[in-house]
Amino acid sequence: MDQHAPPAWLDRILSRRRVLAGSAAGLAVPAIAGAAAAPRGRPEELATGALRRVTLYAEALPGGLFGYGLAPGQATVPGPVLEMWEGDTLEVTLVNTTTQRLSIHPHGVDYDTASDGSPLNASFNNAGETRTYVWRSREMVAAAGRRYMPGNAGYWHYHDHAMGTDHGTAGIAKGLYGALIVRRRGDILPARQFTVVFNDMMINNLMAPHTPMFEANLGERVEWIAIGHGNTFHTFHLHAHRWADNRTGMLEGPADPSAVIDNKDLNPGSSFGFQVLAGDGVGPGVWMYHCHVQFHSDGGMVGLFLVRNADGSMPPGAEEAIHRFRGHTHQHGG
Ligand SMILES: [Cu+2]
Repeated sequence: MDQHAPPAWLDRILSRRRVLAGSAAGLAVPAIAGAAAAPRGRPEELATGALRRVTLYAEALPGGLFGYGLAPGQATVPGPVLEMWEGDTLEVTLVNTTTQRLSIHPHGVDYDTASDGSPLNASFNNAGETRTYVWRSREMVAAAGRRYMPGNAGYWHYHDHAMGTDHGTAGIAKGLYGALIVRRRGDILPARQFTVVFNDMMINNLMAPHTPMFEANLGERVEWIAIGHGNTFHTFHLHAHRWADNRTGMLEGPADPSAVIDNKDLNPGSSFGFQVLAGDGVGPGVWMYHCHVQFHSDGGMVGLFLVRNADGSMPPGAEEAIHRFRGHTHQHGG
């Protein structure tokens, strides 16, 4: 068995649906087309927080993997991007279609112990069980001393916390993870989103040359969500693009003191996100993203970011570069 060969469900990643947490007041959340289309159905930016609901299905996938999906038979690794506006509440009903105990545990939002997703708090789905988890968020508020209490806005993530061990070690290892974005009102929305999970020596549980190739047209606003899992440290590097090391990746003015970087630690449990304009200042082409720990990149922790011409056509040299990548063995001297 080659668990790193492209599985059949990988195709679905390219048309991956994500949850943009649709309608307020408990209507079903519409799933929308993912990477290849501009976002539709994103939650309305309401003045006050809204209650939204989404149903996720945890499923077994070929190769011993597991995934979360927005409909039966639609699970992917990573799971769908879940989004909420700061101040919103998201009710996540998780349907466990597997024969194993599992859960969903979020980072960055507020929740009661009953929604912790941990066996410690008896908060998980037994095999075949359905359970609803409630994730809340709030906006920043002024506090004494001209200080502010933070809200929940950020690039976060969710993952299993119950399969295999009380920490969900088996679930995380086998693909039960995804991105969670809490946006602040007024944030700029991207045209495309890419979730990159460094999980042990793999990216999205794949190794080069089977890692995802993300695509955008020159100048499109793309959002990267980077998540770390597993048992080793990583550094995320993106070629030819850079971002501000703050909440959004964009400078908020000429005096914004945020460092501008193109490489950032991505250790287990951590996450960050940023937006860039594809190919801005450098042009179209095939650019690498990879772990910058050398034996990790040599070992296959690398993927491609294809920036097409603005009209969607392939830039010169791109096909050749992709061919080179796919023939690359990623062994020492290879
Ligand atoms: Cu690494």
